[in-house]
Amino acid sequence: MRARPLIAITTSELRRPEDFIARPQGEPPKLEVSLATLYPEAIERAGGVPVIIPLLRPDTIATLLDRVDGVCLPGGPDVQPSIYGEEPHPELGPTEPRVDAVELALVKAADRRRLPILGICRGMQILNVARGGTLHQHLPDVVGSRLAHRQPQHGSITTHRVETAPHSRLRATLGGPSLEVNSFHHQGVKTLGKNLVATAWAEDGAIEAVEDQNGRLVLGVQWHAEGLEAHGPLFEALISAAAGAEVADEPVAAAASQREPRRLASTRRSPRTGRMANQGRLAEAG
Ligand SMILES: [Mn+2]
Repeated sequence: MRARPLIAITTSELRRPEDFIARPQGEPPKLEVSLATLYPEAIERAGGVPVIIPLLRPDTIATLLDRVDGVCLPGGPDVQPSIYGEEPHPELGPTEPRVDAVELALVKAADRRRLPILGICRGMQILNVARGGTLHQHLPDVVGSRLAHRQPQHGSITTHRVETAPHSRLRATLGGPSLEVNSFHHQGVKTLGKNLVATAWAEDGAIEAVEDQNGRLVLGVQWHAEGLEAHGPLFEALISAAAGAEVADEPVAAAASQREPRRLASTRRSPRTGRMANQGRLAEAG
């Protein structure tokens, strides 16, 4: 049991020299790894020690993961569609092959070690792809544009609602059958990766959260939880799991029912991408 677990967090974005405005007294522009300060702040606030990791070779990633207790995957650019066997969509945004390679290796190494994982936005998507799942490259093609998944408002402001699955870790962690979230994505989960189940959906059917069905804390949320004070418990759950506070093989349903005994609110059924085919052990609870 570790009092202050170490949480590896990747730098999902790269800044190129041409992205910078050179200042007379400043450093000359160069390629840099980048991470919003909100992520390490959220990890630290939840009791963890963030370990910010740059672009590393796979063998270095493996060595690193032998010494950390959990993994956080932040937001960032689109995942290269070739990884899941698709041609680029015309609306595909910038991609970063080097970042993709690091994060795919990181997820696989974390899975081998059964480390807890929290994925945010792109982090949820790369988690899904690393497990063999696929993405919608441009969500408006699939769910329309009535609901804006790329909000113009600041990240501290919530703009749409998601329904959460009963007995999910997500609902046990944040409570209630629905959550107000922010939204800064144009891609989304299409088919679920191995052992992942969807546990939150937007009104338009877009998958907004995934988690591992075998009980280990592997949780991805499509919104930017690091920017929402009310979602701090997601980071606390990561830290708690990383500290070894939970039984590794405890099933999701058992864990959820212990922590959240209250009755399930009835939820309106809506078309939910992939839910019936993939919901696994949560299927009876919808
Ligand atoms: Mn959204």
